[in-house]
Amino acid sequence: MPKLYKRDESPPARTVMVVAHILGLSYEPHDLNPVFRDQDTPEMVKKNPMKTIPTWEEDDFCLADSHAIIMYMLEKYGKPEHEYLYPKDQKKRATIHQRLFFDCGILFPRLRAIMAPTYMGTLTELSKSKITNLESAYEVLENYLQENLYLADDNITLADISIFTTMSSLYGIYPIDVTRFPKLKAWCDTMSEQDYNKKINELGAKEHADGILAIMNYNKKKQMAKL
Ligand SMILES: N[C@@H](CCC(=O)N[C@@H](CS)C(=O)NCC(=O)O)C(=O)O
Repeated sequence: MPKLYKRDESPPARTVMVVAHILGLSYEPHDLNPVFRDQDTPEMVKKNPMKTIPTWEEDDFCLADSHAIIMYMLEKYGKPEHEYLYPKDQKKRATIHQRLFFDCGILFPRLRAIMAPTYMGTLTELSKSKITNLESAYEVLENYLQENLYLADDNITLADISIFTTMSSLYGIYPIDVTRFPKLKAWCDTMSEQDYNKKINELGAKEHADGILAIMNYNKKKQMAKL
C-alpha cells in the first residue's frame, strides 16, 4: 500500500489527502511534525531531499510536492468519472497547471512566510507588507473567478482543491473582506460545503490557523514581558 508522510495541519498534505479520498485511494498515513523537523532524518531526506511534507511513497518510488503528487495520482488512478478534476483538454489542463503553480510559487509561500517566523518565535502580528502580499494574492484569485465559476473551469478541478487547502488556513489568519473580494468569499463558502472538506480538510485547517494565531499572541506577550 502507498505511504503518505503528512500532518493534518499542513495545507499541501491536506490537498493530497482530499484527492486520495475523492479517488478512493487507500494509503498508510505517517505523521511527521515539521516544527520538530521530523522530516530531517537521513531516511526521510533520502525519500525527499526538500525536507517537506507531504511525501508520497509507492514501493521504491517517492514523490514530493503536493502539486506533483496530485497530478500523478489523477494520471495513474483517475477513472473516467474523475476526468472533470483534471480534464485532458490541453487548454483546460494548462490553466489548471498555471493555477497550481500560483499556489506553489505565490500563495502557499505567502502563508509560509507567516508560519516560519511565528514558529521561530519572532512574529507577533501580521506586518503591513505581509498583509499587502496576502491582499494582492486574494485579488489574483478574485480575478480568476471573474473568468470561470471555479478557479480554472466551470466546475471544481485540482486547482480548486489545492488552492482551497491553502486558503482555508489563510482566511483563518487574515479573513477575506467580502466587499473587496466577493467572488473569492463565495467560492470559499462553496468549497467549505463539499463533503471532502468537512471530512478531511476543515479540522486541520482550523487547528492550523488557530495554532498560528495563538503562537503569535504568545510571541507578543513574551516580547512585551522583556520590555
Ligand atoms: N510546495 C510544497 C510545499 C510543502 C511544504 O513546504 N510543507 C511544509 C509543511 S506545511 C513543510 O514541510 N515545511 C518544512 C520546511 O519548509 O522545511 C508542496 O506543495 O508540497
